[in-house]
Amino acid sequence: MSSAGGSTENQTTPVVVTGMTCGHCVAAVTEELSAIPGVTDVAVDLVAGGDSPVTITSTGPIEHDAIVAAVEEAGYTVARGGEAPTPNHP
Ligand SMILES: [Cu+2]
Repeated sequence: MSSAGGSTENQTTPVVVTGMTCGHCVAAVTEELSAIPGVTDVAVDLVAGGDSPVTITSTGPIEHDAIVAAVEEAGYTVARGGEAPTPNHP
């Protein structure tokens, strides 16, 4: 209640997306992933033409299928990740 700070409920889910080559690709993937319920932030570390690490921040667990569907909706592919949520990082 009044205890400030501490850990939030936020959870991060790392995935790797292949096929992105430029900022437009990043924008498309970010937009689709951001549309998943609960997602509050999407951070893309673009590796043009390669495997780009993407970190999805959400208020709770996200279905891996939803991530795959969103990325494919944008026209790209999830290479791996998303199955095992990482513990909160300081
Ligand atoms: Cu592009």
